[in-house]
Amino acid sequence: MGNYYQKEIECASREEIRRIQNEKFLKQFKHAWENVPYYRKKVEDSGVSFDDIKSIDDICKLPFLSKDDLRDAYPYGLLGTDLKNCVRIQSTSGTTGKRVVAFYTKDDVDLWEDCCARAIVAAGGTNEDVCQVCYGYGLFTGGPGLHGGSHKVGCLTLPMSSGNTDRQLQFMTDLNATILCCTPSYAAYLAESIEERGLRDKIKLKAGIFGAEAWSEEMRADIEKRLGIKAYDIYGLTEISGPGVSFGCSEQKGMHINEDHFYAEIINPKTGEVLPMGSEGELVFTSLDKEAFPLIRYRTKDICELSDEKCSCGRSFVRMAKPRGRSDDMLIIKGVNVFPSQIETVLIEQGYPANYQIIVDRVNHTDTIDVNVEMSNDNFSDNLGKINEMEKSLVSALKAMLGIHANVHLVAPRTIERSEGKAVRVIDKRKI
Ligand code: DLL
Repeated sequence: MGNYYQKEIECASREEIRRIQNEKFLKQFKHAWENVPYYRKKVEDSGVSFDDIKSIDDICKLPFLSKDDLRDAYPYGLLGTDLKNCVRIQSTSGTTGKRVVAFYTKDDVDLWEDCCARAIVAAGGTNEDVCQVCYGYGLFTGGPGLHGGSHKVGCLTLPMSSGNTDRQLQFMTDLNATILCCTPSYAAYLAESIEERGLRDKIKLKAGIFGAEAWSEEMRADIEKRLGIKAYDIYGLTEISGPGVSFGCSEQKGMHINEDHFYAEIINPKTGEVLPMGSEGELVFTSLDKEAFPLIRYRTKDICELSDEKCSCGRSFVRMAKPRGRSDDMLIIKGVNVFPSQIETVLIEQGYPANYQIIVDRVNHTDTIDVNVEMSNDNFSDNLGKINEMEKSLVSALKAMLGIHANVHLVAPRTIERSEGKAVRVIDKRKI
């Protein structure tokens, strides 16, 4: 139990962080080279030999790994240690085909939980807090990761898992939960349910740790207002360990990457070229001290940018901006790139809740986009003329943001299905 704010590392100079990363990277590369035949072959096939890699500056010579490699090598092909040393698997479903399975030794679990503990401490968590974990438990990393982090910090941990909103609210009020961990879409749903049941005065929450899906700054402000909390972002992916690869601090200007465990690069997703600090591109991670599942230059498909400017919170760990979405979530409509998070930004700015559904189709060889948007209790109207006007105003705001026309259909409050985990916002009929 303790304070997982490791000042000497989290606030170390950039030179010191680079030194730690260099030392760990060379060990991690050697470990993968010697123990993961699949990886060694991949490197050799790319024409690189072991001796070509003398420091972390040489990392750009190495090939990328992607979800395809995890699928090819499924289930044990990327294991870096004997199976008998592994104590856990976690998994995430890909969009197609086989699931992705990641393995952990005891030390890997420990490292991962430390990362989550740092996130909880950065959100103000101490052993006086009651931490309600409503991410799913089981194969998904959200529940187990935040649960482990909460234990380490010494919070009273409520292992709720996802769903059963009445029970969530009962424990939240009876046990005075102070920290809420769940997806932002579920946090919005809980906020709505709290309002409906008139429970706002009984809620003692002070902070939320929300992640696992893309969410906009506007949605953050909306959840903060409705729950009366400060909302912190947390990012991660199963392949690299789970939540806690990076975490938000009190400044809310991006998420600090736990750089003593993960090395980040931004690349041009088309060419693979490494881009300078501050450029937008695809995030690539290298694990620095994992035993069971070392991954070097793993392409996340998440689009964002990095900043190495010192943060006013004192941490010097590089920050990643909120991912705009995954490159495979990006819709190409009439040749224009559209991220669902851009649509969300417009809706919330215009006073609508983040309950929407995007339907993309192709009619007579032309792409179409329809957005079903729920009205809030406050702006609900059943007057057709008024609805028409509201729809028109959204169409022009969306046109200004996206540069293309989207059809908008306003629907009554509570008609779009709520999600207890990651929200499914897009139905792309072109793929069906
Ligand atoms: O979603 C791990 C996680 C659990 C993170 C709980 C945060 C909280 P996966 O199921 O493997 O793991 O999905 C990973 O989710 O590549 C991103 O596309 C997306 N993602 C995760 N966190 C964020 C975030 C977990 N804060 C994929 N903002 C990643 C935007 C996020 N996208």
